Amino acid sequence: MSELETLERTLLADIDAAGDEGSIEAVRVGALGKKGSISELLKTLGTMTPEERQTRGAQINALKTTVADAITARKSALKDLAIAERLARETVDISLPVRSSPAERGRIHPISQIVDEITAIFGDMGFSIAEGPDIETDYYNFTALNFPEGHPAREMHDTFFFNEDDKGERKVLRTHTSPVQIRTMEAQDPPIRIIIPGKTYRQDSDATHSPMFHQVEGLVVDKSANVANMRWVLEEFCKAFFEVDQVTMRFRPSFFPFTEPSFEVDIQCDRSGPIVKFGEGTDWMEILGCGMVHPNVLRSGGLDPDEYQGFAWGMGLDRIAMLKYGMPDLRDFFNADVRWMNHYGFRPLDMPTLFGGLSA
Ligand code: 2U9
Repeated sequence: MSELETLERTLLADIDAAGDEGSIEAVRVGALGKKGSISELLKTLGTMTPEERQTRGAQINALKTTVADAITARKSALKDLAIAERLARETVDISLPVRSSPAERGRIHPISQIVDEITAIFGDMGFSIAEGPDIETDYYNFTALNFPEGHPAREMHDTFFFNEDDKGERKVLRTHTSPVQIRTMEAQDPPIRIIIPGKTYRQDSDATHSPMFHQVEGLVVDKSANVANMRWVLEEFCKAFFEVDQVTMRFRPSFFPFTEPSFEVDIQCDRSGPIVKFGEGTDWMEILGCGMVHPNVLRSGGLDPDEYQGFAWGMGLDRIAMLKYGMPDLRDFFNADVRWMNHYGFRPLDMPTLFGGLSA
């Protein structure tokens, strides 16, 4: 056997015996590296005669190709082997429950859900959302809304007052979101169609009252807004909100300083079972107050009551959330109890829309 054949056999045996990537690389360096056995043989070509070089050169190069090919094949086989071993070792238990992501585990508070639902309904009717500060001046919370100084209606609001500031002024925590309507009328020309969801504050606390609570109010001002338009808007809202095809509503005369005429609105329902059903039954439940904006209030907003008229309404969000979703105690809304949230909260990725369903 020639010297080259012996080398070829030895190298091919070494390649076959290499059990991992490290050992195959060692064989490669030993044969084809700078000082490898085949590289050393190639260096001897320079000292040969041209005839010798022709035959010997071809033989050494053939050996080089054979060995290089064998190394490549062995490397790829070792790689496949390693993957197969890993697959056999790392088994996945597909029966384990999938751990949900934080976005799926979190819950939307029922108040946020109700605000999203109401926004979707009025947004569809062409209303936009307006916002304003929680800390208000006496002017925006009362005077501009036609509560004269010393009027008993101011006391009925159980207002939280701040201490007097440098100018002798006592700011208040807004007792309703109505100041936002005044600010909007000051800032923008009619037609105005806005809803104002937000936090409001009154000194009151029991199972159905919290010192901080939520309201949504609405305002429409243009040249022809009237009671019939108001009635339509509120009926459409109630149908969409309570997710029923028809509702019967009762408008009872009432009094608010900022509207004239004013109404308290009841919705017909069935309270005989464990949950209240709307769109049927013989009971009534009060759900909101409304009226035509008082001329003095339009004037406070910088509008001429001979040119413009408007209607407005207000409702307590917490109460209608309790009504719609059946929570018995308002105070639980603000206790930050995760168990309560898991029970009454909503899935964050199910945004309420009119086409996809509000609370499905
Ligand atoms: C402007 C003009 C008119 C807002 C209105 C009511 C009737 C109302 C109560 C419902 C339950 C408050 O949370 S509650 O206690 N609200 O009955 N709110 S009309 O009228 C406005 C507001 C702003 C400039």
